[in-house]
Amino acid sequence: MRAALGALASAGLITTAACGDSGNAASGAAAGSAAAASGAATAARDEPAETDWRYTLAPLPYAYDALEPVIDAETMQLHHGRHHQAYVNGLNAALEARPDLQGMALEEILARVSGLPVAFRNHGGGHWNHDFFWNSMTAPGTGGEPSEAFASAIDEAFGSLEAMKEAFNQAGGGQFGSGWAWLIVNDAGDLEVTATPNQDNPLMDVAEVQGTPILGNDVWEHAYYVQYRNRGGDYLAAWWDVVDWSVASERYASAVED
Ligand code: MN3
Repeated sequence: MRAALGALASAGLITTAACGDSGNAASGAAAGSAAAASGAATAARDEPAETDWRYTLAPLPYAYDALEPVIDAETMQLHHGRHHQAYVNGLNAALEARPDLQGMALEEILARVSGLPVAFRNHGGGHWNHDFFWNSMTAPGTGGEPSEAFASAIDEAFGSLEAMKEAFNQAGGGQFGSGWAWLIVNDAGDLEVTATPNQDNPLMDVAEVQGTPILGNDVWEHAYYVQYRNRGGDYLAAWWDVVDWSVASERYASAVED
């Protein structure tokens, strides 16, 4: 019986889940070893692996309206569902043409992006940046505060948290055209504020200032124009209310650990 199910699965006629054994690890393993015994099973098992390298758009870690009133639900829907999805699609299309890069960590691709087709810079950067961005935010007033170690590093580098925010907002506001503002740990292990054009980021070998991102804010008009219109400075100032300081503190801790 098991062998028969395994053979069917290996022939691609049924999926493992369709065997009805998904809740039973022991019988699942039995079906698996039966499938492994047949030569056809290898091809069947390789089939899903062939597309494993494809990126997918993860759902937001909160509701579309969770960041209101700082960022409105319509902006979040468009930004996540349309803009971010387009970067995911673009990255997958670029990878389609480069089997040698399929399955490689995105950070590794970004670190060598100067030698790759520009689609990796634009769409690979776009996907990484937006994942990072969504995970940097939480509902207004729930972001806590920087850890002790992170707070004292901020004080050391900028004088105060307020001064860091000011430098960050200036970097964002001073970015001509579309881009990102960043707080990074640079190669010397110090906190530094920088900005990048388009979908570049400090992980890329093309970045003027390289380092490990701790926080990043999207200063493309699509990030704020529905709600803030041309008042990008208001958006930059309000954004701090949705920053998740516990996430940023964890990123800081692991960046200085390396
Ligand atoms: Mn964006």
